[in-house]
Amino acid sequence: MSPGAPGSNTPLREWTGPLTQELVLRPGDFGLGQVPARLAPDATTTLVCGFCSTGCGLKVHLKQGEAVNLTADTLYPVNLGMACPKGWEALTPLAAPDRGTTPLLRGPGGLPRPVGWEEALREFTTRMKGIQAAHGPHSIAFLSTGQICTEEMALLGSLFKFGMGGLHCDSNTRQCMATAHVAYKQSFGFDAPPFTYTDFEESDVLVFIGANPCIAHPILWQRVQRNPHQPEIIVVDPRKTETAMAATRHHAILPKSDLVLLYGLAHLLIRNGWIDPGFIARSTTGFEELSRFVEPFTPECVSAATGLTREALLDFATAIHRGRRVSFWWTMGVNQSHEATRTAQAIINLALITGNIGRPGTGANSITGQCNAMGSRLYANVTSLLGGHDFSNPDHRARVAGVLGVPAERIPSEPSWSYDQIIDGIDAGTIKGLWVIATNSSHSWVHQGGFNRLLGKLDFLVVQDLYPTTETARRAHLYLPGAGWGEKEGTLINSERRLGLVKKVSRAPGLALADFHIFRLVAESWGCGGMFRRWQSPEAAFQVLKELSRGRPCDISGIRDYRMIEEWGGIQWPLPEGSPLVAPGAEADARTHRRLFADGTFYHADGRARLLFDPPRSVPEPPDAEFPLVLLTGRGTSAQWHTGSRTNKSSILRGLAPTECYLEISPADARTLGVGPNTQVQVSSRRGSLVATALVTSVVQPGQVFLPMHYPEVNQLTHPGFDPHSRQPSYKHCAVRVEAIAR
Ligand SMILES: Nc1nc2c(c(=O)[nH]1)N[C@H]1C(S)=C(S)[C@@H](COP(=O)(O)OP(=O)(O)OC[C@H]3O[C@@H](n4cnc5c(=O)[nH]c(N)nc54)[C@H](O)[C@@H]3O)O[C@H]1N2
Ligand SMILES: Nc1nc2c(c(=O)[nH]1)N[C@H]1C(S)=C(S)[C@@H](COP(=O)(O)OP(=O)(O)OC[C@H]3O[C@@H](n4cnc5c(=O)[nH]c(N)nc54)[C@H](O)[C@@H]3O)O[C@H]1N2
Ligand code: SF4
Ligand SMILES: [Mo]
Repeated sequence: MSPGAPGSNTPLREWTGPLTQELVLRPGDFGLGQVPARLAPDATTTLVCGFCSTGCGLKVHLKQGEAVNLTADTLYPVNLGMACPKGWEALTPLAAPDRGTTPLLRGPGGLPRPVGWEEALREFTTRMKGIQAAHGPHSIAFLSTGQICTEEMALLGSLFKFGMGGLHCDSNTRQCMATAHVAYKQSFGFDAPPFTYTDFEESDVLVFIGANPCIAHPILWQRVQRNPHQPEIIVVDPRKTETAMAATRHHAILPKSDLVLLYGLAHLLIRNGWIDPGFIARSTTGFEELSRFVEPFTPECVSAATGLTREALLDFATAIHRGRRVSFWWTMGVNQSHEATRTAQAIINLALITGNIGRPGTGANSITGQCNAMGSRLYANVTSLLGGHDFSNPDHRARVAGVLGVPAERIPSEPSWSYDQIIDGIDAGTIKGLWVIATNSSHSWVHQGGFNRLLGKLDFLVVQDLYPTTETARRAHLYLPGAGWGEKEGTLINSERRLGLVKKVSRAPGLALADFHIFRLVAESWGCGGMFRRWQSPEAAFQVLKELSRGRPCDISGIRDYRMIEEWGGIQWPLPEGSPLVAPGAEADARTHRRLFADGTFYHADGRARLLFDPPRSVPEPPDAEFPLVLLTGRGTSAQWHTGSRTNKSSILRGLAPTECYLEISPADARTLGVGPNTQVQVSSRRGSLVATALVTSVVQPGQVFLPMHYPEVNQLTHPGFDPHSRQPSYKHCAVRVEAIAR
């Protein structure tokens, strides 16, 4: 067998040649129709953006049934007429010359050749079933995404677990939102971000921890700019980011000292009596234990651990105390850490003990990342059973089985492995078949070298993406061409729990199909299509999801149909059937901006939120003599989206970001290392090494350097450490060495 051929165990040869562009249109194929009949050929229609979780409304203008351009929707309650560069350029990646137009199957010579859907599906089913027959039903796995529609993720998760008999699956939301999911679930009793975007405008103190919204959520930052209360804006970030520069106070803490800082703030608030005893008594459990626990976190020891002065700590606590409406916002600086879950909960604790939750302008608020990270958390059937149910709960399994009409024993009671455990499974030879959907793991997964070596151990790798040219798709045995945002229908759920619509305004090229239809074809080919008879279309699937949500905290049974989502300008969950908001004449403002916990009741059986904590732990890879600097990673510019598969297709977006990988390094370290501005440096960790251009800047503190994640080489360096509760990778801390490259 030749290297890289299906079934071989030798490492796959990465294929870098041009791709055949074979445009074979068969009008009867799924997803190849014109825009839906209800859109007039020259209509203008609003879609929510398919990049970040802000969920802006974009008005797409059609000419003869095809999208020609777009503008920001001035009426959509999220963005009020604004959009960032990615939104403005959202149509461009669809027309890229390297779009996948047919399935590609790697032949015996190791090179992929175009095949039709029939052959692709036959290959998929035969190979995956063959693996299961040889190695057991759990020897196949999938890795999916927060960037497809809710209906699509729900169908995929149901097909895989109930139809194909698989168990182990995960999503790139593990890299991103797993921590917030676990933190909320443990603290509140359900994964429920409590806020609405008007909170940005209603706070008098906003605290951003490990979040850089100027770059990562630019339109949310615009909402902060609209705040009329001259708010105190406090940013906690080791780097002096664009957001930190625009803030009223920046606390440049030492990397990964957040947990100590937050316990230190709790210590000061409690010691000074700057708390809300009534709220604590009514709505929380664990306050006595928390008070005792934070006693040793005195300003002296917190100052030593965080690098902040005692005055700065007192100043921070005082600002929280003085604020009447304090909101806490966090993102990846918190979620991607070795002690991420407890750090997120330490933020939640501050909001709870000061009674800053459930009122306008307050909250312990995790901003999500991808356009449908929230959909994935509730409906992907990966970590939680459909509709925010629990796989381990027999009543939940029976209920979901009843709604879907599948036998209850088809619903697994065991949890799935997480992303890193699936990869360990590949290494151990337990996972032999892998299906990767709408994520580019070969670039984005932590300690990339290890991951990419392990892909060679798979018997069968299937990649389903818009482009066969991604780092991951180039390694696939079988590539399946997906239709993208704007080429299909469905819903996305944004950071403030708002369901918004994606519509078909453009035709997918060649044989590319909506993921929804690919999953339906797989179900037919597998022989379990009967299980999904009700899932004829995304909107039919939406009706199934509604039923599954009934009575759950994320209840959406009051949403009649897609048209109602359109009419309301998106709808936040929950909206149970019979909700007074649905009655004619219900107040428009209450319909469009809703927050949770106004009555101080949480989702645990006793109605109370839990104050949770653990002692801080040291970082897994501290700097040392050989690797003396701490490497931070994250977003670089508002024009770059993750691994660039989409944003690099736009010349406008490319023009807004540096072409080559660059390293932010402090003037002091640059001097010591003999590194001049814009010269080449070698950056090495214990796992790999790369060359970058030095950006000498006081954005980073001495002893720290920063690389933007958008360049494919960056994750060669990162350290595979994980939070024990959420199993989210700690992308933002590892030890590196920087050397000037002699010229
Ligand atoms: N333009 C653009 N926007 C995006 C994305 C994109 O790729 N491009 N991706 C989207 C997605 S999926 C996500 S998850 C979000 C991410 O949004 P953010 O989390 O805001 O972005 P990051 O740059 O990853 O990380 C935020 C900050 O964490 C800081 N940080 C690092 N270590 C620590 C630490 O120990 N403590 C603290 N307090 N801070 C630390 C970093 O310096 C960085 O400035 O952005 C979304 N929006
Ligand atoms: N060092 C470092 N690494 C990181 C991070 C970090 O901060 N630092 N952040 C992490 C985070 S928060 C995230 S979310 C991940 C993101 O990592 P990835 O998910 O790997 O990044 P994307 O580039 O968004 O990949 C999405 C892929 O889906 C494809 N796609 C888009 N829409 C569709 C569709 O509708 N259907 C199909 N089939 N395909 C589609 C795109 O072409 C693209 O190739 O990266 C993580 N990696
Ligand atoms: S802020 Fe996010 S949702 Fe809004 S246009 Fe930009 S990428 Fe799209
Ligand atoms: Mo993310």
